[in-house]
Amino acid sequence: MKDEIVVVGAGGHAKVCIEILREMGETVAYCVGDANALDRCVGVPVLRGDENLMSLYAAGYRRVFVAIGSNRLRNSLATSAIDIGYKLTNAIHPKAILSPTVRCGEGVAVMAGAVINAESTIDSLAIINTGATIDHDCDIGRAVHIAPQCVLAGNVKVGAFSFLGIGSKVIPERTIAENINLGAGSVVIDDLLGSGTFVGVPARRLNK
Ligand code: JB2
Repeated sequence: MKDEIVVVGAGGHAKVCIEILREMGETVAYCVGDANALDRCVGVPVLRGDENLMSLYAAGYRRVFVAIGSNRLRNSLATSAIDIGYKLTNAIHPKAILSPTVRCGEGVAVMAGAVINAESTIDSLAIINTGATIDHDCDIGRAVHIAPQCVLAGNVKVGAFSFLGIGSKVIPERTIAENINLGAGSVVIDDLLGSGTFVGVPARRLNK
């Protein structure tokens, strides 16, 4: 069995995640991108086509990190990798601050400067991007993306597949449902329920 990691994706998000994995002391052997992927991603050779996941598994690779920004695609590619037999690894930057009481799933990315406080839960495949802060007792769902510089106060819940745009803020004890897109710089002061796009200060539904 090989200990090196296979990264799925070979774009901007993969660049950041590969460098986090290197900071953690890991080695990334290959990226697997789509037909349009470039030959290399921050020095890592790129294979084109998801069929390569099968052949890399046959060659002894067992650890995968899915580095794709799209929440839905990240989830579906992770499911395919797990079905093959891979184990999802986490990419948590050494300069992120996670309370020892944080519970973290698998395939999670936490970028530099992020802070996650006491007894928060980060479900599998979530992205906590650069400099985002998540206070105590928050519950971040599967394949959520909290973009750079977001600020979540205590006891905030974010449902699966939701995306909180860059610099958005959420006051304490609010719930953001599944499949919500929140525009950059928005401020959430009410629960956001039902799927859809919300923007502004305070955040309001963009279209019914
Ligand atoms: O079906 C696929 C597939 N579709 C796209 N299978 C595999 N294995 N790879 C796929 N890709 C790959 O996703 C492409 O080959 C490409 O390498 C990557 C998309 O790259 P892009 O730079 O467009 O997006 P990203 O997902 O890496 O980054 C986005 O999300 C980040 C969180 C960007 O918006 C970034 O700016 C953002 N920071």
